[in-house]
Amino acid sequence: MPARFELHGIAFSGPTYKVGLMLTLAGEPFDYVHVNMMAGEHKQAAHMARQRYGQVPLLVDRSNGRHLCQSAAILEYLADMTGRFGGATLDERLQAREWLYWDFDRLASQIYRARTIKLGIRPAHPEVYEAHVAGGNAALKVLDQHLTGRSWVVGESATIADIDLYGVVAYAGEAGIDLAPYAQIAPWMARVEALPGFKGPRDLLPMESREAA
Ligand SMILES: N[C@@H](CCC(=O)N[C@@H](CS)C(=O)NCC(=O)O)C(=O)O
Repeated sequence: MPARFELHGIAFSGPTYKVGLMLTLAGEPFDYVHVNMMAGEHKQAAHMARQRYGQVPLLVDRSNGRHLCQSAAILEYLADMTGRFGGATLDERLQAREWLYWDFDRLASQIYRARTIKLGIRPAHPEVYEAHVAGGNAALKVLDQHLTGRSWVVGESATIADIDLYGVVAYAGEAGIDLAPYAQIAPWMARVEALPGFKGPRDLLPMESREAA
């Protein structure tokens, strides 16, 4: 039987990794479809018919034909569908959602952009890069302070907030941002990495399409 979920993305994409990480931690096998962004596949009609923003990731739920965009919205959907990582209470769910919004406002926007500049994917002036690094550090400080005395971002167990934020912080090194000043972040990352089914970005997303095992 084909896998329920089909994830479209590209291996270097942090938002695609977040969705893949959620699927693997939830124990959901998924078919992976490599989108050749270098060839502009993400802007072609076939992709845009299902991903209105012309981006990756795109998640297809074959059980009901839904096409889902925006990694944070996809994480919420998967939490609903799988009953995993959604938070133990309504308050936890709402707090997790706050962190998802905060992430793309303050953390991902800085770390992902610093990374694309550092890797030469999107060249920019050094002062633009430094501004993203400064913004990323400011956000990491907020996260680090929040994690003081806590194991998880929300509640007493891992939620989509941890998965979402991990899927950004994991790229800090490639962005040229040192995590050493943030005492709480390394132990929190180790807790995420110890979750059953965890895979890092390089192990999770191949450079070519792959059917679920
Ligand atoms: N907020 C979106 C961001 C997705 C995003 O920026 N994807 C990049 C690849 S990492 C992309 O598709 N870029 C091409 C474009 O925006 O045209 C999400 O979380 O899904």
